[in-house]
Amino acid sequence: MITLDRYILEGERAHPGATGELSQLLMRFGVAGKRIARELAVGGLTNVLGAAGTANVQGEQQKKLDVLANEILLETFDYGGLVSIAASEELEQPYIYSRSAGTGRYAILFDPMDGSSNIDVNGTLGTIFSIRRRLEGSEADLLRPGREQIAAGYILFGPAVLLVYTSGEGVHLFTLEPSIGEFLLTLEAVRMPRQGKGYAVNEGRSRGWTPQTRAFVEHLKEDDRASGRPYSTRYSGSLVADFHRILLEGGIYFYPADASAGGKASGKLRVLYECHPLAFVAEQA
Ligand code: AFP
Repeated sequence: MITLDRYILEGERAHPGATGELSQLLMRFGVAGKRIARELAVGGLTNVLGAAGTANVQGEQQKKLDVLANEILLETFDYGGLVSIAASEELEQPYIYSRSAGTGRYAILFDPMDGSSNIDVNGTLGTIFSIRRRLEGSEADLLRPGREQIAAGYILFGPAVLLVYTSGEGVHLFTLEPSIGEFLLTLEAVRMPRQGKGYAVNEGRSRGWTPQTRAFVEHLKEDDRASGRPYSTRYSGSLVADFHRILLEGGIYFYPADASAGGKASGKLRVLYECHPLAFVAEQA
């Protein structure tokens, strides 16, 4: 039985110069994941489902669990002096950890509750995270290129709670064993198949796509055994859930530019909280 902590600590030994701080940081995401999982499991009983009555900086209505998951994550890193600054999809401004602002070696970014439209229907949800070095100790550290990430991953809240991460040496998958409250190693060095059979996109918004994007989707639906078409649609409303399927089975996720009324002219996904971390995982797999 290899727990997340054991796996991370043993991995650290392969790097004699390591301070152990990145290990602690990754393990804390595990703790935050367990706390969020607990809130989701009893959400319908503890009156934390539904809208919070506030909007985030993207103008989206926040759910109570968006706010709660955000608070849990912020609090998780508020001790131990590891993190100097955090950015969250649910916060308008970066969060400065006053006690470790000048000393914490890391800057972190997260989407606390990805796929929040699934909250009230007991659908799959996720938390996405990205870890970077603190360089200047300012907001600029959060806006660096994705290739400077030192670790990234996600926690998936589905029938099982999974934690998937990379620190640049492959992608590793852990499953929460609820009776002992530990994430256990389930798949090491996950490889994403080169090709899949499914595509994930909100096709209800296709009228706002470019003709090229529409043509691409039509191409996926054509019959051509040699190239594995037609593809099946698999779209859950949670990028983490769709990405995870693709990690294991291959396939395509895309959120194209949408020029229709109420659509997102540059696509919906947020580069810092969603694209960078998942791109790092995809590249490593
Ligand atoms: P939230 O993080 O605000 O819940 O957004 C989820 C998301 O970015 C991604 O996880 C989904 O695939 C996508 O939005 C769903 O958007 P549509 O509802 O427009 O399809």
